[in-house]
Amino acid sequence: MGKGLSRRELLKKAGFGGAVFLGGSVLGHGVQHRAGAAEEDYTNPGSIGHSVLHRDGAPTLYGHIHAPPAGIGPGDLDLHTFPPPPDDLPAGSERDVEINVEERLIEVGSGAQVEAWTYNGTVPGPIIRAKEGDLLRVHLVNGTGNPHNIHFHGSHRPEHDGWEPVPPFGETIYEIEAGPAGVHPYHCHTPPLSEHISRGLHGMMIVDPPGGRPPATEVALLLSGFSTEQIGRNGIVVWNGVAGFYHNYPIKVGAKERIRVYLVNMLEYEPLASFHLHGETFDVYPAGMGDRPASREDTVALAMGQRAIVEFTLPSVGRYMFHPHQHWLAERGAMGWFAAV
Ligand SMILES: [Cu+2]
Repeated sequence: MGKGLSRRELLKKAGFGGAVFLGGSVLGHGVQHRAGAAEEDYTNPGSIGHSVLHRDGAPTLYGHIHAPPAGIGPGDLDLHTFPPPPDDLPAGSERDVEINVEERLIEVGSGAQVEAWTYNGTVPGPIIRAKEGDLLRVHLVNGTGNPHNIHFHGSHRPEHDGWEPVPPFGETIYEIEAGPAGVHPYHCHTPPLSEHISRGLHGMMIVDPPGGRPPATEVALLLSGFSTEQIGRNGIVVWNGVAGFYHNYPIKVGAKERIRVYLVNMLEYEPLASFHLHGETFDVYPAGMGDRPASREDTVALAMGQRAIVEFTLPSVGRYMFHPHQHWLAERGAMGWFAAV
């Protein structure tokens, strides 16, 4: 990842395809809109599950306090929504990872700007992907006037655990053996941790088993929040850094195709969060580990730092809502949709 690129440049640079967002003004399942005929457009921002209308005839916006910033549009979160696919390097390869800690003023919701601390300019930081047994050589450059560092979850030698502060404008190299296969968070571990994490210093690492995973459409969803009201309280709660994004721009996936979602909870100041899917159940692999699911659910609870891979197939074309089942979190920006097409 380049140094000094804006969020938008970083997102554009990646150029991952997969999401197509359509406009229009229709309701959820093709019910006639009072203003005219509805089309079978299940990716439409602003549409709702069925034709509930306000007294003035406008469709209700489904429970979220925060909309995405006006300057962010369809496709702008692709870099965070769709993980980079596994590459062809054999397990045991050495991988160089460049991480720069940068201070950025970022807009995380409509009219909500945050003085963020970032890894490589974005919140969350880049998705790191490796195979079990790879050696990650993580070069951390602290380009700020505050101490920071980077700590990975999973297995590694204790001397590279990342809890020691890297001083202002200092740098260091961590050598992390990628593993075990699963999905693991990384985050700053400099006190006070709650502030360093909630101001943006967190991200996701995907570790593939040596033989890879079965084919699926892969999606990454990292839950976090920003203390926009007062320290210690999440005024805004986000999937992948932007409030209301997946509410306005549903994640487009194929009906009847296997979907694999990498979930990570990095939400400070909340004892518990969760991922709840409407309309279908999913297999749960806690921490993304193991080759058989631990359970079948439609809601998986995630304490801070916990994560899971969930896999499901959406049986028919339509819109499937997802959100934390702690609804005060969903309403602060964490409501979203999958659009199966
Ligand atoms: Cu920090």
